[in-house]
This record gives sequence, C-alpha cells and structure tokens, in this order.
Amino acid sequence: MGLTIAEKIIKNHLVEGEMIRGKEIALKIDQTLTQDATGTMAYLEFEAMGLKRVKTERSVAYIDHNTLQCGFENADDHRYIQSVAKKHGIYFSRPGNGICHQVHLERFGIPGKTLIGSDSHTPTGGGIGMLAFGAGGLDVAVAMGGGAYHITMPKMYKVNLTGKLSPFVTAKDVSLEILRILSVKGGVGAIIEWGGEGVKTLSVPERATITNMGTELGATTSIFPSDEITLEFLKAQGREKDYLALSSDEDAVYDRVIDINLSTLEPLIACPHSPDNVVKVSSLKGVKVNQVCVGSCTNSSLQDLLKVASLLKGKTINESVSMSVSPGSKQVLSMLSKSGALNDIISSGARILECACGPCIGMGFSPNSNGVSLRTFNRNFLGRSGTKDAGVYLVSPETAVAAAIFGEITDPRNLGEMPSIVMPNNFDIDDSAIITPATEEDAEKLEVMRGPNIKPFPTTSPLENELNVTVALKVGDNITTDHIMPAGAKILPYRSNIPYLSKFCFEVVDEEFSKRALELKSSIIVGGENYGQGSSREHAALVPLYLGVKAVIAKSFARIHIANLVNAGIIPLTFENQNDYEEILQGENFTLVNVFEGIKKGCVILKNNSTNKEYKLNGNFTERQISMLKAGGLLAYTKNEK
Ligand code: MIC
Ligand code: SF4
Repeated sequence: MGLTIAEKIIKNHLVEGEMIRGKEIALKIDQTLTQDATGTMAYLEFEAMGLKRVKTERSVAYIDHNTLQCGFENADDHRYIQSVAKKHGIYFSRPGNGICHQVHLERFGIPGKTLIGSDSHTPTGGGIGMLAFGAGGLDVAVAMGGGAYHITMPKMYKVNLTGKLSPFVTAKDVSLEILRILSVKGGVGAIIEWGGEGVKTLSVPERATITNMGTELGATTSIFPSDEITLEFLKAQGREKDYLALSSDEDAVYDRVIDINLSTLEPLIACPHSPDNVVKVSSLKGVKVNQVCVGSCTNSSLQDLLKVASLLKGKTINESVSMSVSPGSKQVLSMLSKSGALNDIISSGARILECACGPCIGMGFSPNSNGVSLRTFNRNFLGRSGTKDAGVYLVSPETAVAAAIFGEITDPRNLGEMPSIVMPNNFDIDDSAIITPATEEDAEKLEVMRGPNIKPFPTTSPLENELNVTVALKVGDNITTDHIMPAGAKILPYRSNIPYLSKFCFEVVDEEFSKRALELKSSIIVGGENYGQGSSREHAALVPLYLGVKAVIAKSFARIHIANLVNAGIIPLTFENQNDYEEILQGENFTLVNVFEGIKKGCVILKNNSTNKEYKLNGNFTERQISMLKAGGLLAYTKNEK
C-alpha cells in the first residue's frame, strides 16, 4: 500500500507504536520552536527536568508575542529566555526579528523533518513539506530533552486542487473555503495534505498561509509536497542544501478527498466570531469599516506585503479607517524598505507596526467600541482583539486594502487591474538578530537571569481515587482557549505568573468564575463540542489546575488542549450519553467514583451527590497517560521516571 507524504515522514520518525489510525504513536522530533508567551513556561519546565543541553537538531526561541513591554515583566522574561537559550543550546531570535512561524520558514524549516512548537500555528512549516505540530510547552520541553512526541495516529485527508487562482483571489481565500467546507472542528484527528495539479501554481508563502490556517480546522497538521517550488524558495533563502523532494505515492490511501477548483473561487470573508463563519466578500458590500490590519503569521510574507504596497501605491486610506501593517520578519521589512515598497505603504497613511504578532493577539491596536475590524489574521474569537464588542472579520491582504481605501467592505476586484509582483530571486540574508548558543564548555559558567515576575510552576499532587467535585462552570460548544485563558496586552505579560493570571480565567464568559473555583477548591468544568479549540497555550490547563479543577467533561475536545489537560494532571472526559450534558448543572456537587479503575477501563462514573444518579464518562487513555494522570501530570511523571 502506498503512503501519503505525512505517513512517509511519520515512518521515518516512528519510535513507538504502529501507523494505525486512531492508535497512539511516538515520534522523534528534529526541531522545536517556542515563542515568548508560551516559552517562559516551557523553559521553566525544561529546567525543572534537570537537563543540560537540548538534544534536538535545532531548537529556536523566538520573541514575537509580548513585545510591548509596558513594565519590567516582558523585558525580564525576554532576558530569562535569552539566557536560558544561550546556556542550553537553543538559538535565540531577538525581538524585532519577526514572527516565529515566518522566520522559521525563512531560515530554519527543512522538508521531511519533524518540528513541534509551543504555538498552535507551527503547522505553517507544512508549507515547505515539514511535519510540524503545535503542542503544549511541556511537550516541547520533553522534545528538547530528546523525548518523543506522542500523538494519535491521524486520519489522512487530501485536498485536491485544480485550476489557478484568479486575480484578487488568494491563498487566504483557499483557507477560508476549506473552513467553510469543514468548519472549525472538521479537521480534528486528521492531517490535511494538499495535492493536485493546482499545487504547482502556489508559491511557498501561499502554501504556508494555507497550512497556517489549517490549525483553525482543528487539524493535527497540514502539509504540502516538497517540489521545485520549494527548492526555488530554499535557494532564494540560500538554503538549497536543505531541499528534499517529497510527494505522496500514487496509491496512497486517504480517508477523505475534497476537491477545490482554484479557478472558481471568489474573495471570501470570515464573520465574527469564528473563522468558519465564511461568506463571499461581495455579500457584505457596503458594511462600514473602522480598522484594517495586515500582518500575522498568516499573511505577512514579502509576497503579501509587496501586493499590499502595490495596491496602496499613490492612494490614500479612507479617513474613516485606521490601518496597520506588521511585516512578518526583519527580512520582509528590510526588503520592503530597499525596494521602495515600504514608502508606498507609509505614504498611503497606514501605520507600520513592528515585526511581531501585535494586534493579532491583542497587543495594541484594539478596535474602537462596536468597531468593525478587517484583519488578514487567522482568528476572530470573541474579545481576542481586546475590544469585546468589536466585530472582527478575517480577509486576504487584497480585501483588506480594498476596505482601507473605500472605507467599507468591498470586493477587491473593484480595485481595478492587479499589479504584477516581481519576487526577487534572492532574499536578503542577515541572521544577525539570531543569537547562537554557547558551547557546552562556556555554558557551564553562564547564569540564567530571572525576574520577579517568574513564579513557581503550580504544584500538582498525585491523583486521588475518589474525588468530591462541584461544577464550577458549564459552557457551550467551541469554547476556545481565548475564552479559557484570555491573552492581550494587559494579561500576556503574566504568562509566567499563574496566580495572577488565574484572576482572568474565563473572564469573557463569567467574571466570577475564578473566585468561585478557588473557593470550591475541587471542581469540574462541563463543556460542549470541540472544547479548547484554538491556541496551544498550556496556561488554559495550568490555570484551571491552580484553581482546583480536577476534570473537564465535554462532548468533545480539541487535540492540543486535551493533551495539555493530561499533561497538567486534569482528567479530560467525554459523555457516554451526549444528552447527559443537559442534566449536569453548574453548582451541583458530584463524586468521581473509583477513578483509578475508571481511567484504566476507559469509563469513569460521576455520581450526583444529591440524587445519587450516576453518569458514565469516557476517557480513552494510554498506559502512559494513565501514569501521567496518576502522578499528577507530565512534569511529575517525568521526574518519577528518572
Ligand atoms: C494564538 O495565536 O492564539 C497564540 C497567541 O499564538 C497562541 C499561543 C499563546 O497563547 O501564547 C497559539 O496559537 O498557540
Ligand atoms: Fe502570533 Fe497571531 Fe500567529 Fe498567534 S496567530 S503566532 S498571535 S501572529
């Protein structure tokens, strides 16, 4: 039987298990990346494991999320990450060098290698044929220490592309189209492989836009073949030696095949508050726009920004719109500057922000009250922009420019002729903002610098067999990690301070939750479908752990979040009978009965302490996960194993 691209890479990296869909496998990880909002915790965890040096082929620590520095907190965390990286063999990408996924694609990604990153958009690397996964910080810490990465062997979906994109229709519209077809949970448990003759019409940055947004489908990862277009990209980055051709076998077996004809696609837009709320741009014609943001790891490549610059050239942004442009990397910004394109953007009245995540994670540039913001980003979850009543729409750079010029949602095809963009044969290569680690010998003498914002990791205790718990919160479907543990400029600086962060847990859903959970001491959360979708932030598990949450019971879970819960020692369980969701109410008191046997058998009993009614909850745990849960999480388990 032939293999898919992903199966070929998995086969080469398999250290445990068999490639049987639905079974647990363990993979050797070649590369890791972290960003600063999850990195501080990941490196604290790495240090707690007591290892001297990373054992990967390449590990890189990026600073791109927390760059506002409205106090000592972020600066201290950056200094901590820089010093810990230098000591332990990790490359350090300085603030200003760019967004982790963009820089990693440019400078480090290698076709056929495995990568895990403490950021859910790590699958961006699939744009050059890497098998790249988003993961919790603890999983990344373990991989840095040479440990394997455990996942459930995914199903394989293929998206078969035919035709060619028309002018003003872009890779972003392809991402939105697949979200329209599959929804935010349609990719759960699957790797999405992009193939078909249409693939040859897409550049590496365009492919990376698509693999980046595959995260919003809930997919395990997304991947493109590695072909002559990949080679061209690597050559332009001075890295042709990293090239490896990769394609699926003719007789590879896919669980589902989806056809998309690029020629018939139209400009699309995702409406508030979910990336799969997709309609045609033309159907929203005339909606007044207050803000336009171009950037993020989805759409900040040189190709994207050259298009933006050429469309803005000689034009002035509508007076009702405030526009920002955040280049994805220093390479992008300096090439825009040298080519003169930067001037076209500045002259139009757009504000240039630094090469970082910025508005995408609510780090400044929040919209006005009730504002309409069009963003080239990947997520428009409620409150993520920093303005709870704003309406955030996700669009392509072309649609963003059209709105900026006309002041209302406009089909970008109204902009006239699409100027042709000439991509340079060679990118500017300047790695001076990437600091290399110290040699093993020099590292001995180096001190790791910690600031007062770094608080200890929440203490975990071994699991108890009988748990008296109260439902601290009941929520509906598609709860995101932005609901559970919001980000934004006011809270992000405290990612290494769990007690402080805990005050904001579920704030957008229920302001009293944090106080209530802390008082209860031992609680559970009840959720609907796709609980924990979105980011990889393990804080969405560590904070509930700190607040005394012992288990989360949901109709279904998102992949990275369920792993983070187990890593934190919180038991994720699903309803055997989905109707039980209706019966279990907030405030009720229950007992989780005979938990040890339950998690082993895959069926835990939840008994209502007033009515004595029993509910069956499922949890399909591997031996390793059972040991982790019993130990009180992955860190305790890893220490016990030593
Ligand atoms: C995001 O886009 O939500 C983030 C911020 O990059 C997160 C990581 C984090 O919360 O630090 C992600 O995607 O994993
Ligand atoms: Fe940064 Fe936004 Fe990308 Fe997350 S999605 S890594 S916040 S740019």
